[in-house]
Amino acid sequence: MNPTQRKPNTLFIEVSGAGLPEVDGLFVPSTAPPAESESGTVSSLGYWNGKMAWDRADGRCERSPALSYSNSYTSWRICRLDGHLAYDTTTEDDLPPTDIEWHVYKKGVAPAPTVTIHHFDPREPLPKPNVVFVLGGPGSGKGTMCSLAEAQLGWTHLSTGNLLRAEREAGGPTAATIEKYITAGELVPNEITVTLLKQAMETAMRTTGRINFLLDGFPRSLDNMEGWYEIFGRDAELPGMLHFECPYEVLEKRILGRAKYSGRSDDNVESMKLRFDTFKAKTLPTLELFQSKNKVVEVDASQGREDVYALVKKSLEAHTDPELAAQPLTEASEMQLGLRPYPKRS
Ligand code: UP5
Ligand code: MG
Repeated sequence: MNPTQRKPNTLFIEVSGAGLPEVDGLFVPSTAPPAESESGTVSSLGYWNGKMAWDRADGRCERSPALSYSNSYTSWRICRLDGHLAYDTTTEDDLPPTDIEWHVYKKGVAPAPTVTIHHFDPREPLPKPNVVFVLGGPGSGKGTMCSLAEAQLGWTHLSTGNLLRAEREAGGPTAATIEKYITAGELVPNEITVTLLKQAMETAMRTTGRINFLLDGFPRSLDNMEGWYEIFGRDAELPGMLHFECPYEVLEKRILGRAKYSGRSDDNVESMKLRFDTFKAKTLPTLELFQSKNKVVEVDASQGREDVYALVKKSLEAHTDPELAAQPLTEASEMQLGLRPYPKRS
């Protein structure tokens, strides 16, 4: 690849757990000038031997870059402050590995460190996420369309329902409360839901660097909206909303169709009715609030999947990477759209 076509290195690396100020610390994209290495590879700014490279954020290391790849040894290497080798690991990975134990160059000096990759400078607050709320009755297709937008358009799909179910499965202190509310088709207390949402958004931003979010099934009540304000502030601009509109008979048919394989404790006639009642009583007032502020894009979700997806894609267009938007559908997306059969389960 022509080095001038490379994307700038914007990743930050944290080395921790070695217990040595000599090596533990934050590493920022290298500013070492382009140079020809011993193996003859010419590097561009932020790169060394063809792979991204980093300097110590405190600038104290005698060597730049201080965390880089060696072609001669086919290994990633972390320097000490005096410029000598502290840790290495033999691999051809494009980034320093985060899931292996690094080799300690001088045994007995310190334990192997943990390497963490940050997509945003961890010394700065996270950037503001770009959020679209997705509301609609049970079975209106929120999950299906958001997961398509994630796979095809690079948006991050967070379903508060899925987050709550995962938390229930993890069996923590709130698991029993969550199960009680979900089976009754009622809304789980605000602080549980909003805390999970905040954590999931932060983790997603730090680990993927993506800031476009589709929040599936949130805010389901004015109370949820209060929780949102508490976390994101009252002054922040109100996110836009997609509303999936669909008649009850269609919703019921879809949920009962899905009940055969979903394993969800609320996919049955009784819970379905209670979920719909909750939607009308609690979620509609939230929707009306957003409608009164001209924040809602109405989507006729009773149409076929392809038509619904086309509307969703169009409404997200302004914030979608055009390269991703132009990509052909993956096989999994074609299955979700009903254009290709799911493989038979044995
Ligand atoms: N399908 C989808 N689109 C279709 C189309 N256009 N044509 C034909 N079929 C279509 O879709 C449902 C089914 O329909 C699927 O089989 C799909 O293939 C097909 P899906 O995409 O799953 O619909 P979705 O709207 O996501 O339905 P879901 O049942 O997930 O909606 P709910 O809003 O009821 O469920 P959720 O998981 O969001 O919440 C569950 C419970 O968690 C709530 O009842 C509540 O107790 C609790 N909760 C909270 O307390 N607070 C929260 O903030 C969130 C959840
Ligand atoms: Mg869903």
